[in-house]
Amino acid sequence: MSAEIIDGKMVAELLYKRVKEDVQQWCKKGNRRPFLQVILVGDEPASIIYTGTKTKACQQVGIETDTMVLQDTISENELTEIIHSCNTNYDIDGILVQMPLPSHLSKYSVIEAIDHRKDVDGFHPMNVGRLSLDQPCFKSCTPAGVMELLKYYSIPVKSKHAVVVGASTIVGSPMAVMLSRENSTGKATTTICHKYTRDLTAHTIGADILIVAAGQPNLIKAEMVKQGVVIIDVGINRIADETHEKGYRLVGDVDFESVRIKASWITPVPGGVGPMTVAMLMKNTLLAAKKSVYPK
Ligand code: BQF
Repeated sequence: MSAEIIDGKMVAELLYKRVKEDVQQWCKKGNRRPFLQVILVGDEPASIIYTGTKTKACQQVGIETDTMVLQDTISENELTEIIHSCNTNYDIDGILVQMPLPSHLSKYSVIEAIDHRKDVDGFHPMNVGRLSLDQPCFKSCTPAGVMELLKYYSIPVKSKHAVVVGASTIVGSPMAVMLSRENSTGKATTTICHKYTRDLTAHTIGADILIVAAGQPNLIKAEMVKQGVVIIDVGINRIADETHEKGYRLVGDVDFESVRIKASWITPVPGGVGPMTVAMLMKNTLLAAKKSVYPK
């Protein structure tokens, strides 16, 4: 037996189609196109790729976008000033500061500078807080994309034991909140594991749903999971590989080939959670435009 593949690329394409139609409807009513302002600080190759992917996604669904490229020597004050001017710019619906930031900039100070009503990444304390309270908010795109995948494939979550490996503020922590909240897709008994967890296998072996967002290739092996587990691999790791045109390939945090034999469902890398992250960003940007409190 081998697991069914969760096709994130396909589900993301379906979402794109839906958002594109919604954008058309929205514009037909006389509204201007939604606008996403992307801010890229420095020239980290991965960040350049991610902002490029997001620009292409915007073009696909009819959302306007611009990427502001800033030198990595910029001060926190200068960056905050730029964000403030985006906050008050009526033409901008969503603001996204590409992560990771150069190390001299505090991620949290920069995120807090964004107007929470334009925080389409869902990283602002207002949105994180509202998520915890089960109130409407912008939801962090990666965990929201995972919930969307579980829903699409009708994978039951209620009363299951979900184990999240990795406690980052952007993925692991909101993921655990979404799985455990008492809303339509949540209601799982949820365990969070992290680098201080003593016996990782003792936790992962009991998981009905295992979400891995640790950033460590091959962390999860077949002997660490039970038969029939649902595996969601959030890891995006670049491994040097001369046989690939770019000189590297992407792998997740899960030893895919060994684990797939035991799992009932599994996400591949690439083509699993990654495309959903970008699709959820499109959904959030349209939502930001629709909720815009500013005059047209
Ligand atoms: C795919 C990200 C770590 C740190 C900062 C499609 C993406 C990735 C993979 C993508 C990610 C990861 C993004 C695939 C955005 C997801 O086919 O598997 C899309 O563009 N992502 C980011 O903006 O910042 C990150 C991971």
